[in-house]
Amino acid sequence: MTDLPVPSHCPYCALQCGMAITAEAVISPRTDIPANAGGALCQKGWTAAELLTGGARLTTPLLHGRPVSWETALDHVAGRLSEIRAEHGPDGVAVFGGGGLTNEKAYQLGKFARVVLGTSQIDYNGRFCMSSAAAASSRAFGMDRGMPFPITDLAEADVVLLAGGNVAETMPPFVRHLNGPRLIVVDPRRTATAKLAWLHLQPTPGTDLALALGLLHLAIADGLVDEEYVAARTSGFDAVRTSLAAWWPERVERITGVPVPRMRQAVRALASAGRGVVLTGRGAEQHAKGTDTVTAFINLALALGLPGREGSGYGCLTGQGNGQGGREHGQKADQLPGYRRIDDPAAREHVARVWGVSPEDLPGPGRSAYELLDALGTPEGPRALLLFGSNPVVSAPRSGHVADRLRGLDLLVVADVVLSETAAMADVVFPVTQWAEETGTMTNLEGRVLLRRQAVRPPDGVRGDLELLQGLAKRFGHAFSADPREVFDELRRASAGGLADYAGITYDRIEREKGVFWPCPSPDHPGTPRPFLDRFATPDGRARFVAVEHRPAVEEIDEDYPLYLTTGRVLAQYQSGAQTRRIAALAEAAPEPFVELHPDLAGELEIGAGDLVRVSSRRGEGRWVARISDAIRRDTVFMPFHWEGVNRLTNPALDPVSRMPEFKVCAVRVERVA
Ligand SMILES: Nc1nc2c(c(=O)[nH]1)N[C@H]1C(S)=C(S)[C@@H](COP(=O)(O)OP(=O)(O)OC[C@H]3O[C@@H](n4cnc5c(=O)[nH]c(N)nc54)[C@H](O)[C@@H]3O)O[C@H]1N2
Ligand SMILES: Nc1nc2c(c(=O)[nH]1)N[C@H]1C(S)=C(S)[C@@H](COP(=O)(O)OP(=O)(O)OC[C@H]3O[C@@H](n4cnc5c(=O)[nH]c(N)nc54)[C@H](O)[C@@H]3O)O[C@H]1N2
Ligand code: SF4
Ligand SMILES: [Mo]
Repeated sequence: MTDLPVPSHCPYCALQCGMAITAEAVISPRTDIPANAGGALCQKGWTAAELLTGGARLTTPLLHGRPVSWETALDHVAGRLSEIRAEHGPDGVAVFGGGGLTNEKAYQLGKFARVVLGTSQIDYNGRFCMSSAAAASSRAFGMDRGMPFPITDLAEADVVLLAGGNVAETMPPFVRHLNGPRLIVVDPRRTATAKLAWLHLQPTPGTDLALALGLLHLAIADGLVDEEYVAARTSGFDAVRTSLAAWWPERVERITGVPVPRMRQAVRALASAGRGVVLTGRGAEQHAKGTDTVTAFINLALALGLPGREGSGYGCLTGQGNGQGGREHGQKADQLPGYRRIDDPAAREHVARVWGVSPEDLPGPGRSAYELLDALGTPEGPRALLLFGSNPVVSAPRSGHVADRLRGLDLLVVADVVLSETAAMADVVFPVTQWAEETGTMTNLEGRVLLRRQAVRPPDGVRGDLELLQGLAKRFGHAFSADPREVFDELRRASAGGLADYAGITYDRIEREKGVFWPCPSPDHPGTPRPFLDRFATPDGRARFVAVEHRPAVEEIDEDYPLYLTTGRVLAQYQSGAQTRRIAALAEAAPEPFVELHPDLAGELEIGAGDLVRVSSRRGEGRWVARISDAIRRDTVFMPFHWEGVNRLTNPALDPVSRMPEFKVCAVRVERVA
């Protein structure tokens, strides 16, 4: 290891801010990476090294809570897996991955499940993240590359509409790209991001679909549709035009609470923009109708002629560090590497050849994330789970039930860097290396493939996820590489010819070019920053309009549960908090969960700031501290989900296409605890 800072990227979100790290784990921002140009990092990035050097790390495998050697732990797991497979068949064993894992790990995990275990039962936490946007983009454009343009295009835009994203807290350096355009924010809360906006639309949670229909209705009524673009580059608009007749603005105002003049202001601004961008975040997407909601926003963008034009477009804000790459290379239930479908015979044949197996031996599609967790330990479901890079006891919907299902397993194996809430329940825990201690690629929210090089020596006793998979594979008679570069080279071959084609990307190129955009089919191909400029990835090259209809939240408010609960993030905590709650400065900045409520509502319920309140839903309840703020609608309360307990309340109702749970709206009751 050298003493010079090694160029790398942040361990956390999909912005993948460039940072350099010394062997002593000192972090400095890089200025040569566009996502955080100027060298910005958020507080999480600045403090990330504490988990490399601090005492919170796991440093030995645990078997039923007792320290054991790696060999003992691997032997035990391999033995139990063999028994469970013998008794229940290959689908008796399940695998759960994460969007924070490198491309190499995500790829290897998918291969391990299909080739070594022969199980169809693999999915990952990205299902809880951007799966609705991914499904809608695939449906409309034939391809899902979250933001199909470089992030630097945003600064050149005239207008950006951001539906359900709070980037000022979730990706602070992102805000620098929004200084140029007029910003329109759609959020039930006046967030730090909404405060920066030129226009803030504040709908009832779960009504974005109606809002997007209303905006398009207005665009049509006011003659703002780009008819030339629609004729030349899209299909299906007539059916959408007809379906929109019923979504007149006053009706939409009644459903959403957004005044008609504001809707008109928004749509006029977007239509008159020379360059306009529509973005969606989790606020619009994490609903049982998330796919249709994103589709409605894409329809709006298409009608205004934005996607596939330089400087304009639609994009989703991918969330996790490798949320984009993690959804491309096969840890998803219905997928093979290269964003191939596992039920496509040609895809099976290609990938089977790379893996040296026969296509008939590859399993078919398995259960989606929540359905998989919900089936664990049941007579029809898997009896063992191998979990990498997720903490579902905190982050899954209806988490109390998910914890019960995990307890019903015959074998729970967790690989993690710390003893997360889920790891604490495991039969076997493997302590693994993390970002700065290992090498691997990440694909950021722009679709730019980046390289993190090892900078720091890992603590004694930990091994990489790739080594762990190698050790298990070996016990089943398979030779797996634990060298990230070798695994990446195999991934390149497996992805070749697929939608997410990485064949031409190498570690050296990534370093030289500061990242390479996929698709990049050959070494002499420059990569593809804007894939839709000439044609969309559909068979006829046209983007598809899809007619969609609004419907209410799965659980509407009533007398017993009279308030909407929505959930999301605060700046200083990341996801399930497993990492960030263990970092002193972050724990101090955001020490505990809370319930945010409007002063009028607080007055009515006789709740004061700092009071302990009970929040209950049909699935669970808990006690939290009240925060009072006029930035939220009076019919809605907000809770960050970074602590165990909040998700005991949320509704696991799933989107029919993406299988995304309804994290962003359920009905609750709030009472002061005497
Ligand atoms: N600090 C921090 N940053 C993160 C993360 C983190 O955990 N912490 N996680 C990363 C990941 S994985 C992700 S996915 C991204 C998420 O990034 P965002 O999508 O920005 O994050 P959220 O806070 O989940 O949701 C955004 C907003 O949606 C609003 N919202 C709630 N319900 C609705 C609704 O029905 N409609 C609309 N329009 N808005 C609604 C919330 O009030 C919230 O302000 O952040 C990434 N960055
Ligand atoms: N109510 C509500 N719930 C939500 C959301 C919401 O908005 N509201 N958002 C959802 C979203 S968008 C997401 S993405 C999920 C995220 O929720 P989780 O899936 O729980 O994600 P993390 O907390 O990032 O979990 C990552 C775990 O992996 C560990 N880890 C880190 N790096 C590595 C590695 O390299 N290898 C291994 N083996 N482990 C590693 C970390 O220590 C941590 O324990 O939460 C979802 N849950
Ligand atoms: S914005 Fe995201 S990538 Fe950048 S420093 Fe913060 S957590 Fe890391
Ligand atoms: Mo996410």
